[in-house]
Amino acid sequence: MYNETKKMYSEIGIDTEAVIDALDKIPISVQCWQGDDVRGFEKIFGSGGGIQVTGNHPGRARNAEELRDMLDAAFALIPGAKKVNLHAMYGDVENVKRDEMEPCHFKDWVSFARERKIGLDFNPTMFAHPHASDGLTLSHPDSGIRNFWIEHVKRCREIAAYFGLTLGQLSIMNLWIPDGYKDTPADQLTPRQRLEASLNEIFKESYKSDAIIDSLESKLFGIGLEGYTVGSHEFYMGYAVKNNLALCLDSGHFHQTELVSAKLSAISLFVSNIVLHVSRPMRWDSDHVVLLDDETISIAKEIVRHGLLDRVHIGLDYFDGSIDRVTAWAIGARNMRKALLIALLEPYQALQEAEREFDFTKRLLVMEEIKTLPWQSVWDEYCERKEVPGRILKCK
Ligand code: RNT
Ligand code: ZN
Repeated sequence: MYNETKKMYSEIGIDTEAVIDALDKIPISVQCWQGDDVRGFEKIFGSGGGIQVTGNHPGRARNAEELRDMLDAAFALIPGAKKVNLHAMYGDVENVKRDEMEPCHFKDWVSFARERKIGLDFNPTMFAHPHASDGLTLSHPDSGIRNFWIEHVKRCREIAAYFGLTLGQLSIMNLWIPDGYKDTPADQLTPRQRLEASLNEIFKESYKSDAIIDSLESKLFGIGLEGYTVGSHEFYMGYAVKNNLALCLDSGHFHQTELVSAKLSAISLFVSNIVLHVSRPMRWDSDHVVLLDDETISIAKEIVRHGLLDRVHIGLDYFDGSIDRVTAWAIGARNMRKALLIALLEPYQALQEAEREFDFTKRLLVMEEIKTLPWQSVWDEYCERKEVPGRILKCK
């Protein structure tokens, strides 16, 4: 079957062997927080953040060992390069305050990553804490609270740099804050000025760029924070461009008809690095498991068509507590990689050439016809070589 498929693709100018090689190297950062419903391992449990996990499927990880075992089980089903995306609250931090966290609290994760030859990404945890209960963190009017969070993020950058340096793989340090108001604000400017000042303080120190990339994640709204979000898309886009930082686009953080895939080309002209939180919003920022749907495929195509694989860092961001959590990881991560495979198998140069020549008939014809070429047979071949099941079917 694969040999026939290989021939079929070579007739449209695609070398499936080169595609398999390229596909295998693209890292997908797997979000640790799918394994325990975004709870973490701290003793304190505060409010704030508006992140909603629903479902009571049994098997939530209760500690780091369980979480790592579950990740291993998921990784056995996910072919190709992987990273683990950690949050500060997942360290050995039961009795450690957020503004006192250090690299040593993450050494077990580093051993885990080193043994598996994978990288680690990182996120400060700016929610589920008494200092986040007003709905404001880095933009809080109280300088004591702001400084607490500034110190937390600074320490997180240090931890990410430690990951990058010890593992020899880039660590993405992504900052998302929940800051906003439930209702219509009287002053949209001052909180943004305070956030800007906090960020200036946080990013004063620069790290070796091959160890860490700092990225900023915007959001449209949160539960209980419907009226106003301090860290909006425009705010972070401006800040990232001005300060040469990376921009994180979460596919659940925009208006429902707005597509991240449509933003990539434009943003790629103005920032060096883009971080993706591939997710699936259903009616709102619901963080459902990533499907092999049009938008996931479009995201992959935009990355591949414009040669952005080195500058777009793909991560997943969903959390579903209503289904088996390991299978949730496997479904979403496999779908992301399948989308990348479909994108790599597209004869995009020929399509772009047809477009340049205003041959829109050819463009449409080829785009439609390739949809039914047997990309699954390349997937099966790839999985077989990686000793990962090509299909996980449980119908009986
Ligand atoms: C929240 C953001 C953020 C979180 C994780 C847990 O809306 O998407 O990325 O999901 O940090
Ligand atoms: Zn996100």
